[in-house]
Amino acid sequence: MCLVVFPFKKENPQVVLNNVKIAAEHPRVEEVLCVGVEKEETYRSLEQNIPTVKMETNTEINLILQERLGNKRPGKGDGMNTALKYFLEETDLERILFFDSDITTFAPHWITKALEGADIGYPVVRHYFPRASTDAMITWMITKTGFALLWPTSELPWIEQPLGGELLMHRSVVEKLFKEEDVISRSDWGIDTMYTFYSVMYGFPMLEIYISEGKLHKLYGKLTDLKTMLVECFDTIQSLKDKTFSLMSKNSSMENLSVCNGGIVHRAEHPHEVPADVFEKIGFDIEGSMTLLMENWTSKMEELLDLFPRRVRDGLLANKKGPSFSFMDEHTWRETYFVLLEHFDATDEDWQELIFKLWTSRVLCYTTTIALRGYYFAMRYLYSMIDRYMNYSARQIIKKIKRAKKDENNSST
Ligand SMILES: Nc1nc2c(ncn2[C@@H]2O[C@H](COP(=O)(O)OP(=O)(O)O)[C@@H](O)[C@H]2O)c(=O)[nH]1
Ligand SMILES: [Mg+2]
Repeated sequence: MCLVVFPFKKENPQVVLNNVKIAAEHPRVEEVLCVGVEKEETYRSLEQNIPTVKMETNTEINLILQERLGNKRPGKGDGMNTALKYFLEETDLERILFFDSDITTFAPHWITKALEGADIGYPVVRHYFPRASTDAMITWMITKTGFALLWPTSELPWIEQPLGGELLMHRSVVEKLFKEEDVISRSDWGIDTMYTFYSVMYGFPMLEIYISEGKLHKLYGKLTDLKTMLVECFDTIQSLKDKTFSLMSKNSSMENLSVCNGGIVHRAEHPHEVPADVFEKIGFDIEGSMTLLMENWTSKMEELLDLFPRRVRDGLLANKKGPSFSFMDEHTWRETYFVLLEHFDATDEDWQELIFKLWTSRVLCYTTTIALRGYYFAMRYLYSMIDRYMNYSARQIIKKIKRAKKDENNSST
């Protein structure tokens, strides 16, 4: 039996309640837990309506407020970690499932399918969904790119949607994660990255299940809405950058490659259908985003740009006169990413605006040169872009190992 959790902030209470009801009606769900931020409108509405759903479904449903467990911005991370704590301390259930509360396409088989994955032995089951080619730009350009560049021989870059909030974890996984300081302190949007990273780090087998009808939920307009998320997701990757869990750096023997490099058992269900609207949807407001590149420049940002290759600095600064983003191709973004890993300061407002502009230029460059050519072309491109990043970084690592070995041999003779 399992616990189903819905973290929520300010959402349409009808949508949340409907999802709670779907979960509570599920025969394999023992308890539903809603974790809110404060006693605002959504919370009050749930408080009022939950007793009826409880009676109708005869299932335990609890509503709690998140605790302050972490030390970053109090956000979704505190919400999810509060649920982990509740799961460990207040229940003896075997599995916990998380679902975003703003989903309007949620259905019972999302739960069934995940539980069936767990039944056949996967301690981590993640849902993944068809996405428009211009959606998920933090996932592709920040998280998957970072995973590929930093841990190219691990399983991380192969995970379809590492930021997805829909997942199942076995109690043994939660016990590990809840002891991890990086996880508990991550109270903000970085939490999904941490769960993904540490579940791979600990070597838990993972199944990804494909939900073909897709995840319809509250949408963003301008890219600015994503700024906080972008900053926190990048900050999380940056905070992990020195973790040596690539086998190559820990243990340079090629034979062990699949044992200690995070090369876990990881299976992803084949993505069958793609719904029609996914082909047609534009993920964000293109014109509005171009304007964003031109606004909010400070002299400190201009100085910071000196840290980057010249073509990045000149290309981005050109926005003070008119839109400029075609310079930010795949290769340039890789170089930019490495500079960011070294120098970015998530607590500094100028850095926040700068990374946002750099990423926006990457997204616009990709949208106007690649996504423009159609869904299948764009998806093929995104996957192969990650392959190229992995290959590049893996080669760099191998070179380093070979050089180190050579030096070792030289010094011993
Ligand atoms: N408990 C809690 N839930 C949050 C917080 N921020 C967001 N959520 C919920 O987390 C889920 C994902 O957030 P959402 O804004 O939809 O992000 P997106 O789907 O990635 O665009 C939704 O159910 C939100 O209501 C928070 O600070 N605390
Ligand atoms: Mg959402």
